[in-house]
Amino acid sequence: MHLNFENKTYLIMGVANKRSIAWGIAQELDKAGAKLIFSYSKERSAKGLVKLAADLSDLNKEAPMVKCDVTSDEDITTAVTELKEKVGTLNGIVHSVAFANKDFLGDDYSAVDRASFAQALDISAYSFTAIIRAAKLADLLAENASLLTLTYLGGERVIQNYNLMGIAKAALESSVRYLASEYGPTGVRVNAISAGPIRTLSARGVGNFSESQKMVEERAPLRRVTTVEEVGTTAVFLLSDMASGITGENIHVDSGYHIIGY
Ligand code: NAP
Ligand code: 1JT
Repeated sequence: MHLNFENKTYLIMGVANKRSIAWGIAQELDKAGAKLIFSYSKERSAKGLVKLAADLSDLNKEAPMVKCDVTSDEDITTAVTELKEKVGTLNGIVHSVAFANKDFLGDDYSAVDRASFAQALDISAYSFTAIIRAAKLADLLAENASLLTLTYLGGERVIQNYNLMGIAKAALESSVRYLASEYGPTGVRVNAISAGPIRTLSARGVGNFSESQKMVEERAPLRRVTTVEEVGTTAVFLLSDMASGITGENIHVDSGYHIIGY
């Protein structure tokens, strides 16, 4: 079996700019010959997306785009309806969406307030389940569709400052397993990639982010930080039929950092 993306279409959620992990995945999927459709939440991201897409292959230069602020049930319903009209079926979804009040990515985790907790879990964890359910109910998912989300080691271990996002990622990672179990009998696969720290818009201005990259350079088996290209190529694998036996999995693309215990 080979990587074959002919006539395969993937929804990419979460391109904010050229540094976004979702954009790295989109570029690799484009190279592999897949057809892409993007969703955005802010109009600013939409404008940037049109410019970014212009650099893709002829197949995706004018890739369709749908608005989907994942905090809105209405947006999710409208997006799924539009996707149905524009592409008919999806062979996969890349969910690369997260948000948390930065006041709670530092200091003591226990300082978190109810509203910030709910918001982080809503956008960063519940949204994956919500979009998948909506897509499935609308009969948008192809047989053997592959669904993918992005997570971070802070969901499994205590990583200084990741705090509230760590709790949200733990919920997301658990959702991956329950969704994989529920949808597996229909052939649909659900997986996560746990990426090492990458300097993106989200990472910018976050407490000790640079320190976390330095730790990776000093301690990870590969002694270097993870690149978006590396996340992109692993995503291509998981989204392809080459990964047909993998579901409910969390693959670490982090230079091996997660195996180190010292
Ligand atoms: P990014 O470029 O800032 O992407 C985050 C995306 O989330 C943005 O496109 C943003 O869109 C979207 N988003 C936020 N709120 C949303 C909402 N209500 N509805 C729809 N979209 C929303 O940062 P990134 O680092 O690539 O993050 C992508 C994923 O990778 C996240 O799940 C993150 O936790 C994960 N991850 C990142 C790292 C890292 O070190 N960078 C490591 C491991 C995992 P708008 O700007 O349009 O709102
Ligand atoms: C969000 C932010 C989600 C930053 C994120 C994120 N997922 C990964 N990062 C980068 C990161 C952040 C910290 C870290 C290591 C990596 C910002 C707010 C929106 C949601 O600590 C070691 C804190």
